[in-house]
Amino acid sequence: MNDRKRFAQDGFVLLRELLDPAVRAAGETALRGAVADTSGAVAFPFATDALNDIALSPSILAAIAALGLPGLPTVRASTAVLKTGGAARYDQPLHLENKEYSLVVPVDADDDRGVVALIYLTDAGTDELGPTAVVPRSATAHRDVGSDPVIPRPAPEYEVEQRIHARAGDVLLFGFNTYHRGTELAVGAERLSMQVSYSLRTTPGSTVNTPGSMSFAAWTRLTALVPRLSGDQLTCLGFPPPTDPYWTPRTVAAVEQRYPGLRLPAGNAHTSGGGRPAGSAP
Ligand SMILES: O=C(O)CCC(=O)C(=O)O
Repeated sequence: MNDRKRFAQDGFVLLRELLDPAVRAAGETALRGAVADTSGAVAFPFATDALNDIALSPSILAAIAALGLPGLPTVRASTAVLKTGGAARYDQPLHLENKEYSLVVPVDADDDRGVVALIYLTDAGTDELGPTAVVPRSATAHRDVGSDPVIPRPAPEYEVEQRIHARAGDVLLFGFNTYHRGTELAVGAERLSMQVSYSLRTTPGSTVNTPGSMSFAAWTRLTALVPRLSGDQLTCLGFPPPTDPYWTPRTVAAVEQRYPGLRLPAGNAHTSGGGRPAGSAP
């Protein structure tokens, strides 16, 4: 069964070795530095580009595109976390991630407007390393995803959950209507990972991608990040895609002014407004 069919059937798919080894290693080093090698977490936009590059990774975006879901992947939230067994409690109840996407609730289980990437920077290949547990969609078909964001124990779903024994560089993609949870680590065991929530926006216009509580430091990081990104990555951040009528000579110039150093590629793929597209090949 291919990844697309598996995702449609189960609500999740594990992609082996999706991250380039050098990119993964740079991410691990950056996360260790960010949390001073102790258990803790940092959030997007990250202070180090090695982590931003993973949240906006072309290979992850391509893998999401290959699932054939409607909409453009757009980063909503991302954290990078170093877990150390014994430092905190990591055993979670089964839950959905959709609170990261919306103030309201999904319409039903077929409401496919969000995909989560669990990116393993180090191995989670044994139960001691706190693998993610996921429940195939067929086992939760009776659940109302709107009113049951968490499944308290005990429940039959815990008997059929699958522990995903991932290796460093693997990426687990699951839908925002797929029940999953973090599991406990053995004392002293360590797992480094990232979780990225992508909404699948069906309206191409720019989104307010950043939470209202974003700090000045985070805005500064975002402003520094934008000029580094490719067209696809800008779209993933929430920019209108290259062919959107939003782009006119005036908006291109003003957006470049807003982000010092940004040079949106010239071109003429979008002609209706006489503008040049952002993010198209130069
Ligand atoms: O880290 C994991 O394996 C899953 C974590 C998770 O689902 C969460 O923190 O909401």
